[in-house]
Amino acid sequence: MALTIRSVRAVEILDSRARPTLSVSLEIAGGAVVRAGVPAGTSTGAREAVELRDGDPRRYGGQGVLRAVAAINGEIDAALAGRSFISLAAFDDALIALDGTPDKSRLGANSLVGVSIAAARGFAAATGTALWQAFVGRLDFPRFPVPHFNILSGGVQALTALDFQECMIAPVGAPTIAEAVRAGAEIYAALRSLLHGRGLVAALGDEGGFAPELRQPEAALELLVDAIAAAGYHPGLEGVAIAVDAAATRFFAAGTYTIAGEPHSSDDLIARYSEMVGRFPIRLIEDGLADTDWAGWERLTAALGDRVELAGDDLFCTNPSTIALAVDRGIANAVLIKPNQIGTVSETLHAMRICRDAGYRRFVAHRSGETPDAFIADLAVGTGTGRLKAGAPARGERVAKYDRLLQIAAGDAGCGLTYGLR
Ligand code: 2PG
Ligand code: MG
Repeated sequence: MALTIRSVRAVEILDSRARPTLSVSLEIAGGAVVRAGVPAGTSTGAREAVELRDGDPRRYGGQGVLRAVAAINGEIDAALAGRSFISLAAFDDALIALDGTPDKSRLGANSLVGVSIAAARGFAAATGTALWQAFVGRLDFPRFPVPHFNILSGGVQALTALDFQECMIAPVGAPTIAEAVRAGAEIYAALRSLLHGRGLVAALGDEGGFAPELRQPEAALELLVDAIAAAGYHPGLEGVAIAVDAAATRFFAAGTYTIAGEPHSSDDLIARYSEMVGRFPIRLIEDGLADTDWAGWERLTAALGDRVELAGDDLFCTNPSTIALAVDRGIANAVLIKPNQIGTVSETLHAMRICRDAGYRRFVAHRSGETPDAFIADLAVGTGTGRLKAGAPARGERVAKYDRLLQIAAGDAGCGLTYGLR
């Protein structure tokens, strides 16, 4: 069914980090209005599509998005209003052509992704289906993903000395999505009590995970195992497993990884991961090495690729060409999927297809800067990725994604879907 656009509008709003972002609304034929809130990263990858920010130091430290608002209300609206599109792919192609740059820098990836997500909602609304159903048939059979809750934060998302960015729990063995969300929330509460009991100050990171003063990653993982057990769950690959986003690009310089002040070569770090995998129920390591250390990634994949999921985030930036290059070299076996890293929903689906065809797992993810927009929950369910991370089971912008999964499960069409990894 074709989608006819009446108008495209944007306003500058705040994201969850108190930084400006975009709220986009599309009025479609019939008068319905569909919206999107645009996410943004803090630890962004070098190959990400480029956001349009004002760079005016007098407003929000240069982070304002009034130029992006002007691009949407002006050029993008003028190009799209009154036109009909037969598919989201045709719509996104028009956006990409209008921008005309390989990295979306002219109109901004933030502008494009907001308009594209709103259009995805527009197509679903025009056909009278739920958003997740609009993705059915495009990739794998739909299912509820295992939520990966970031309950202990470090790196650039926290102000502590812990170098690893995210320590996550994944209730792999939960029977349903509702039970998985419950496990996440109960373990989060258990970790809070545990930190309090041990006298560890628990500030929060940007994604709602606790940010205690720790230095060694193993100390963080021990806390996770203790919290899982304290909440009455089984820490294990079949119960509640652990996942880590090391975000290693951030502690890599001049060929050396520095963790808690200690220098590591790629091989030292690979050996440390092997030891961690033997000691803790780790099912996934994200950005275990830096985005420029492809030789290290080859050895990491050879060493651990048959035991854990090795996911690339900064490494791939949801970019189909970069993923294809890595597949050729046998690097990693899973890919973070973030629509704003590439700039449109259609290109995101394309990246996912390349992963599927190569046998790489897909891990749909939020950004550290979020709004209550829960698009990624629908995307993960409809494309059947089996994996989603959206931060802690706390703070409105994070909980919105998990709550959306619960709402889908409670809906007529959603209650027949199964839960779990694929
Ligand atoms: C990541 C993300 C989200 P950011 O590294 O995976 O958790 O962080 O959005 O800051 O890039
Ligand atoms: Mg990451």
